[in-house]
Amino acid sequence: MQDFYPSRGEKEEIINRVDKTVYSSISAGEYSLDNISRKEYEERGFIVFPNLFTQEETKEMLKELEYMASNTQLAKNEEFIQEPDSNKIRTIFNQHLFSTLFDKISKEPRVLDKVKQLLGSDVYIHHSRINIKPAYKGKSFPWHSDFETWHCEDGLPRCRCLTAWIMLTDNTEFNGPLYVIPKSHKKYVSCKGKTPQNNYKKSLKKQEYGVPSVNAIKEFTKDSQLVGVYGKAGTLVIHDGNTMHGSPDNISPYSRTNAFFVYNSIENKPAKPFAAKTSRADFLCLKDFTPLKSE
Ligand code: AKG
Repeated sequence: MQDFYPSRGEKEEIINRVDKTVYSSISAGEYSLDNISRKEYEERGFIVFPNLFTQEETKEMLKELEYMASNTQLAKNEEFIQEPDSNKIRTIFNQHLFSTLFDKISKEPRVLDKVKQLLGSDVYIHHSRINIKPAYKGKSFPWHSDFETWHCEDGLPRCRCLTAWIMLTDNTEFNGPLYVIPKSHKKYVSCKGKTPQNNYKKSLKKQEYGVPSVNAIKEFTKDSQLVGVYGKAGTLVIHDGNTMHGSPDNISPYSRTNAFFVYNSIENKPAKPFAAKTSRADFLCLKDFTPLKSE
C-alpha cells in the first residue's frame, strides 16, 4: 500500500497533508456543525464547544472514573498505565469497553453527529483513553501528532480520524492543559528515528519516537502560535488526528482529567504498520469496525 505519510526515517522533514480535514458538509444529525464551525475546524484543526455536557453529566463521569481507578482488580489490566516514576494511574485506555456510561457517551449524538459529519462516513472507535493528571505531580506530554503514531505503529493509512475529548475537570492555564498549534494539521512532520520493538510500552508513559524537534515546532509557529485549550468541566474539544499538541506538567494543586475518544472512518481501516515491524497491542488499535449508532 502506498505510504502517503512516510515517517521515522534518517532525517526530519515537514511535508504537506494530502487528505481533507472536513469530509462532508451534509448534516449527520441534529448536532452537526454549522458552516462557520466547520470552517473554523478546517482552518485551525480544532474546535471547542464550551459546556457541551452539564455539570451533572461530568460529575457522573468522574464518579465512574474514580470507581475504575480505585479498583485494584481492574488496574491489573494492560489498559491501565502508570506514571513514569510512580504507581499513580496516568491513563486508562478504552473506558468505553470497561464502563456502560462511557460506552453511552461515545455514542452521544452531541458528539457523534459532529464526528460523522467531519469524517464524512460512518465511524468506529480506534481506541479511547482517560488521561488523569493529578494535582502537583501529573506529568507532561511532549509535542506530537497522534496520527503520526497511528499511521506508523497502527497502520491507519490516511488522516481521516480525529479525537473528541471531554474535560471532566476544569482545564486552566495552571493544571497541565493541552496546548495546540492552530493550522499545524495541514503539514505533517515526518519524524526522525527508527521505531524500537514494543515501543508503545515505553511511549505510553513517556513518548520519545514520533516527537518533532524544537525546530519543527518553531517552524509551525512562524505563521501560527501556541494556544492553550482552557474550559470548564463539560467542555467538548474536537481536534484533527494530525493537529500538533502536547501538555505541560501539572504543578497546580488541582487535578486535571480529560476523556478522549478517537474516531476513525470505516473507510480508513488499519493496514500493516507503516514504520514499525509489528503492530501495537490490540487495545490501542481496536478492530471492531461496526459503525457507531447514536444512543
Ligand atoms: C495524548 O494523549 O495524545 C495527549 O496528548 C494528551 C495530553 C494530556 O492529556 O495532557
